[in-house]
Amino acid sequence: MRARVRLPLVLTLCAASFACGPTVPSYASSLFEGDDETWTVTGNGDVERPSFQATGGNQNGNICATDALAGDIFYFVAPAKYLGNVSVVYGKRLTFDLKTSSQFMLIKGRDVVLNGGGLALIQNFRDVPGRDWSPRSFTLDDQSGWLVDSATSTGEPASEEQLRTVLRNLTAIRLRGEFVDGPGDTTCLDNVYFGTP
Ligand SMILES: [Ca+2]
Ligand SMILES: [Ca+2]
Repeated sequence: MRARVRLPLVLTLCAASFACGPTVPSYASSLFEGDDETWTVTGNGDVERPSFQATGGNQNGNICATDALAGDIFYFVAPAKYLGNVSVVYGKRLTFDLKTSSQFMLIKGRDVVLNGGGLALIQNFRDVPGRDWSPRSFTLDDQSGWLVDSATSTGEPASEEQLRTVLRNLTAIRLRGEFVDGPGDTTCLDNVYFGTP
C-alpha cells in the first residue's frame, strides 16, 4: 500500500518543479527550487543574503533582493561550487534570468563580473532586464565581448589567455542586481547555468 501512496506524490512533485524533466548540462547551476542555494548579496549595506521566494520564478523558486540604500550597486554573488579551476567551461556559456522592478532612473554598471588570477572580466548588458523574466547569455571565450576591468583601463577586450587565466582560478562571479537609481528597487534571479553548451 505504501508504494501506491508514494507514487502519485512523486509525480506531483515532478509536475510542480519539472525536476524530473530533461536537465540542462552545465558545470554548476542554481534553479532555486528549495532555497537560496547559498548565494549572497554584496553592495547592499547590511543585507548580505537574498530573499528566497518559493513562487514567482521563471518556474517556481527564485531569489530576490531589494536595494537597501542609495549609493552602492548591489550584486548577486555565486556560491563556492561555481569557483576554483573551472577551465572546462571555456567556450561554453553563462546563462541566467533576471527581472527588475522598475525601468525608470536607470543606472549603468558592470553587469557581470568574473574575478580570478588577478584579473576582473566584465560584461555590460545591451538592455536593462525587464519587469518580466529576461534571459541573459554570455559565451565564455574571447569572441563574446568580455572586457578587462582595472583601475587604469576599462574596456579593453579580454584575450583567450586572460579568459583562461580567470577560469583557472575563479574566485568570484557577481551578477548585477541593481539597475535603478535610489533605494527600493527589487531584482530577482533564476535559472543560472555556468558552463552550459
Ligand atoms: Ca526556479
Ligand atoms: Ca537602486
